[in-house]
Amino acid sequence: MRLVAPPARGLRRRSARGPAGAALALALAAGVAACSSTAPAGAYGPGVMGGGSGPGMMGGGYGQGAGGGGTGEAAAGMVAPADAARLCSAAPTGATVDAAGNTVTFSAGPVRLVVLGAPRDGPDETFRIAGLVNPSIVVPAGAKVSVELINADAGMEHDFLVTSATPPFSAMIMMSGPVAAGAATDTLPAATGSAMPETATTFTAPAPGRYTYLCTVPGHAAEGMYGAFVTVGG
Ligand SMILES: [Cu+2]
Repeated sequence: MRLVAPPARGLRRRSARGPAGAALALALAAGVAACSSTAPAGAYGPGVMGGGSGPGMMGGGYGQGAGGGGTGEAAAGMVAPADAARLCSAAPTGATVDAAGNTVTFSAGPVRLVVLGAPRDGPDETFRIAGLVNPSIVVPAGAKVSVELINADAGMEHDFLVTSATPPFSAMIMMSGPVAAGAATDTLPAATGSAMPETATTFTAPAPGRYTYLCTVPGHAAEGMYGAFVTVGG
């Protein structure tokens, strides 16, 4: 994971995309059109992170390989846009989705989250979880938390980190590391073609408190790519 990157890249605006990028973005937007904040939740059953969840999940075959290299970008697999749309609009197993309160609450572990990075039908530089934009995530302290990140953005790399830092965020450099080992994903390259890069990580929810999940790509958290990560009990 890269915590410090050339500012110019992170600050690049969507309007800087060329015609090819715009066309690709439109194609991807069509694929994720069902993944809106008003989409019905709960249409997808258990086993989101497990086997049998459809093509492309954790399937490997992505050239850069998992684990991160010198580039700071890595994907464990690729996901078709239609699958990403279904996954990111579904209520996670065992979770209560409060759309009005923009909160996803897990009363018990394990916690399994599918996180979509910046789908085109949503606000720029936001996460989509359980059909909500940047929802607060509430989990039991000590719970095992699995996060699957899918980058739906054809124009930008994204990642996912849970940190003790709180807003507002600097546009330049994110200084805080993860709250627990594994509470950060590799940085995913932008979506290309008809597939979206995907990676996953697992960590133990930290002591009761209020934390933040965010994207560490410079400028993104400052533009709103973050949400509350709250641990309770324990
Ligand atoms: Cu980002």
